[in-house]
Amino acid sequence: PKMIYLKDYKVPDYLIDETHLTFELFEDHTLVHAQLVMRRNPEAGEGLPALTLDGQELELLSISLNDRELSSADYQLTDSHLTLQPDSASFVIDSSVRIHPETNTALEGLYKSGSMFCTQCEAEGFRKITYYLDRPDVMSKFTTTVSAEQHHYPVLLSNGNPIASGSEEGGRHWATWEDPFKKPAYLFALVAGDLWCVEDTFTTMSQREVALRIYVEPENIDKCQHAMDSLKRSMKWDEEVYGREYDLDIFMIVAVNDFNMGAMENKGLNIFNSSCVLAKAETATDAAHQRVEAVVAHEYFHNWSGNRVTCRDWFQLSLKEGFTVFRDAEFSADMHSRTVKRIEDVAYLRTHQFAEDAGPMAHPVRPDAFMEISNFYTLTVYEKGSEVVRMIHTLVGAEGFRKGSDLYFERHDGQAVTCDDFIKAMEEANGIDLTQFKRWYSQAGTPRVVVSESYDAAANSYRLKFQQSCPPTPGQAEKLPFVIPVELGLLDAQGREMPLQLIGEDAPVGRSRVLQLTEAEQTFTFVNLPEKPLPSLLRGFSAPVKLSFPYSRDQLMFLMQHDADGFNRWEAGQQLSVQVLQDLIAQQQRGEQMVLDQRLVTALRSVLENDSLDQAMVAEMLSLPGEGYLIEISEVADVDAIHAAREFAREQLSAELFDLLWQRYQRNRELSRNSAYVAQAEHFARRSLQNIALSYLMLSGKPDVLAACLEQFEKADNMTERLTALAVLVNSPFEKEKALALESFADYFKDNPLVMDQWFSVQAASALPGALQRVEQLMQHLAFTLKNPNKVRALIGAFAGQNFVGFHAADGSGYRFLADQVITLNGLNPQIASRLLAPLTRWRKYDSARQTLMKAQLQRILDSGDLSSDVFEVVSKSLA
Ligand code: HT7
Ligand code: ZN
Repeated sequence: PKMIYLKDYKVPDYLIDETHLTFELFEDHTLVHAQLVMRRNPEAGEGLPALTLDGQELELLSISLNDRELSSADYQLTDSHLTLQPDSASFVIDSSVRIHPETNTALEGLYKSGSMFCTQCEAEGFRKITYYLDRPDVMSKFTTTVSAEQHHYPVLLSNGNPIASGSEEGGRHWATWEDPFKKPAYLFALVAGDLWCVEDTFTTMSQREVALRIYVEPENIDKCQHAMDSLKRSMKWDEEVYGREYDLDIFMIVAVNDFNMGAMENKGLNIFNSSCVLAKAETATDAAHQRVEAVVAHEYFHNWSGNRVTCRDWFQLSLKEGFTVFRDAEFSADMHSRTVKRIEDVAYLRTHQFAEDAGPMAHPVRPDAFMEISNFYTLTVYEKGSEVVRMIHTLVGAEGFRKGSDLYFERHDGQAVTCDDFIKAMEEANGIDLTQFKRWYSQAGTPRVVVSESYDAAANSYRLKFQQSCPPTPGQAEKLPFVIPVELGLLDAQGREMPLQLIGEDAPVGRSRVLQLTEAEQTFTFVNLPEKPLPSLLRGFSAPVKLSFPYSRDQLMFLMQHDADGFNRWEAGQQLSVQVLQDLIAQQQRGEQMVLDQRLVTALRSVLENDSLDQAMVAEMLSLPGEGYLIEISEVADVDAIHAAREFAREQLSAELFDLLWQRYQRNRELSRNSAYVAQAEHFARRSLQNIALSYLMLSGKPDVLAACLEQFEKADNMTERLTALAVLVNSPFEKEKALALESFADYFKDNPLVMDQWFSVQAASALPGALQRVEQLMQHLAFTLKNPNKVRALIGAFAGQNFVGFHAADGSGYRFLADQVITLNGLNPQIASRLLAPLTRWRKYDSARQTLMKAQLQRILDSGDLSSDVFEVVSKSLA
C-alpha cells in the first residue's frame, strides 16, 4: 500500500450530478446497476482527461457510455480502478456489477448482519458496491431502487423519501427512494430485512412534522424507547443551541448486530451498532443508556455538521468529527451533570488519546498523510479534535461561537470543505486571527505546560510563569508554540476566589478568567493581592495539555475542599491520589512494606461525610486514577507494581472508610429497591455512588457485604446494579458464589448478545490469576464469534486493553495471544484487526524484556504475509 498525502489534493476531474442505483438482492449474490449522470468539472481545467472510477471486489458484467456498450478494449480494469475515455463534457455511464454481501466479513460496503442486508460506506466502502468517484468532494443526487424476496425482506430502505414501491412475480418486491440532497457516496445507505419499527413524530421549529422510525429485529422492539426519546431531545437541542432544523420528512435509525464502529450518519437513514440503540433497564447499564443518548445525538447532529456541510477530503475528517463530538458532549452536559461529563471525557482523553499522541501512530488532528484512512478514525481526530473546537468556544465565548457556526453553515451549506474554512468562519464572525491557533490542527503531540509562581509581599503582586513545549512525534521533530487558553482562579486562605487584575489593567476582570499562552515562555503578573494566593489552574481542563504545578499534598486537599470549579476539585483529588499512588509504587518496587499516606484517607473521608455534594461527584472523587492512566504517566510502566499499589490503596481506603461507605451503600440500595429505574442524572448519580461503595466494601471480605452483594445481584431490577454486583463477585475470592453468579447470569441472558458482551468483558478484565486461560476458554463459548466486532471488543479487547496484569504477563503469553487473534482477524475484518492491535503498539512504555517480547509479536504479524493495508500500516509504523 502507498502513502496518500494532503499536499497532493486535486479537485476531481469529473462530477456526478445524478446517481441512479438499482439493487437486486439474492441469497448468493447481489446485482448492482448504476447510472451516473456525469460532466467535466469546470474547476479542473481544460480538455477531457481519462476518467478513473474507484471499484474493489466487483465483478463487472457490463458498462456503457452514453448507451454504447463498451468492450474490454475500451477501458482498463485493475483490482481497484476502472479507467475509460469520455468523448464529451457531459455523459452517462451505465454499469452492472455482481457483488457478494453474503460472504463479506469485513463489514464494509454491502454486507449481511444476521439475516438483514445493510451497508457501511464511510470512508471508502462505496467502491465495494459499484464503480464510482468514491471521494467526499463528489456530491450527487441519489435515487435508489431495492428489490428483494418479500417474505424475508419485507422492509426495504435507503436514503431520503420513499417515492414508489411494488411487487414483482416470484414473491419479490421493490421500493424506490429519492434523496433530494446532494451527498457524497460515503453517506449512501441501504437496508433490507425483516424489521419492526417504533414510530414517533417531531415537529420542527418551522412546524414541519418529521416521521421518526427506529427499525430493529422483532425481539428488540421493547428496547427502543430510550433511543427515541434521545433523538427527540437531540432534535430540539440542535434547534435551540445551534438553530439547526431537520430537513427531510423522515428520519430513520436501523440497529444491526454486526458493525465495526458505533454508528453511521447516512443521510436520513442512520445505521447503528445495536449496542448504541438498544437500552432498557433490565438489560442495559446506566453507562449504556448514556452512550445510546450520546451516539444518537452525535449521529443526528452530523446531519448538519457532516452531511449538509461535509469534508473536502479525508484529511479533513476532524472538521465533522471533532465538531460533532464537541456538539454531542455539550448536549450531554446540558442533559445531565456538566461537571461529571467533563470529568469522564477528560479522564478518557488523558488515558487514551494522550497515549496515542505519545505512540508510533501519533498524528495531527488534521493528518497530512495516511496509507489506510480507516486507521485515522482515532481518538486524536475525534476527542482531541473536539478539544480544539472547545478551545475556540472558550476563546470566543458562547455567543461568538454561535455567530461563527451560523456563518459556517450558511456559507458552506451543500459544500465539501476544509478545517481552514471552519476556522475562517470563526475568525470572520468574531473579528479575530486564529493563524497561530491553527497549529493545533497541524502539530501532533500533547503539549506540556510547566507553571511556577512567585509572590512579592511588598508589592502585593503574584507572578505565574508558564513554559510550554511539545515532545517530538513521528515526522515532526520540532514544534512551534501553541495558543493555549488557561482558565484560572486564585484562592485566598479561606478558599475564596480573589479578584483577578493583571498588571497594567485598571480593574479586576472577574474571579475566573482565561489567559492565552502564545509563547514558549510567558509570565503573567497579578496585582492587588494582599496575601499569597493558591492558583486553581486549567479550570474545566481548558486545553488538552499536561500541566504541572508544584502543589503540596496539603494544597491539593485544600483545593479539593474549596475550589469553586468542580472539575478542578476533582482534579486536585486525582493529583493527590497520583502522588500517593506513586509513593506506593516506588515502595513496592523497592520491596518495602507499602504505607498509605493518611492524607488521602482524610480527604476522601471529608468527601464522603459531605451530604450536600452531588453523589455522582462523590463517586468520581472516590474513583482512584485507573491503571491505564497510571501507565500513561509513567516513564517506564511497571504494571505489576501499579496494580499492587492501587489495590493496596483501595483495600486501605475500604478498611478506613468502611462505616461511611456502608451507610452510603445501604441508604442508596434501599432507595433503588423502593423505586423504579429511571434513566436520569440524579438516579445515575445514586447508583454510581452505591456501586463504587460496593466495590470498596467487598474488599473487606465481610460476610454482611457478601450477602448485600448477592442480594443486589439477585434482586436488582436493572442491569447497572446487577452487573456491578457480578463484576465485584468476579473480582472477589468467593469462588463458589462467583461461579454460581456467572452461570445463572449467562443462563438467564444467553439470548441477549449485548448482555453476553458484558458477561465476557467482566471476566476478561479481571486481574485475578489465570486471565489468559479464562479468555481462551471463553472464546470457545457458544455465544462467542470472531466475526462479530462487539464480541471481539468485549472479550479480546477488554483483555488486552483493560487487564494490564494479564495482558503484560512476563512470559509474553498475552502478547502472543493477541498477535494470533490479529493474524486471524486480518483475513476476516481488517478494520477490527488493526484496532485490536493498539496495545501492542505501545511497547515503548514498558521494560526492555517486555519491549522485546512485544516487538517480536509485531514482527510475527508483519511476517505472517498477505496483510491488509489497515494492519500493515499500524504494524510497520510501530516497528519503524
Ligand atoms: N462517521 C462514522 C464513521 C464510521 C466508520 C468509519 C470507518 C469504518 C466504519 C465506520 N462506521 C462509522 C461514525 C461517526 O463518527 O459518527
Ligand atoms: Zn461522527
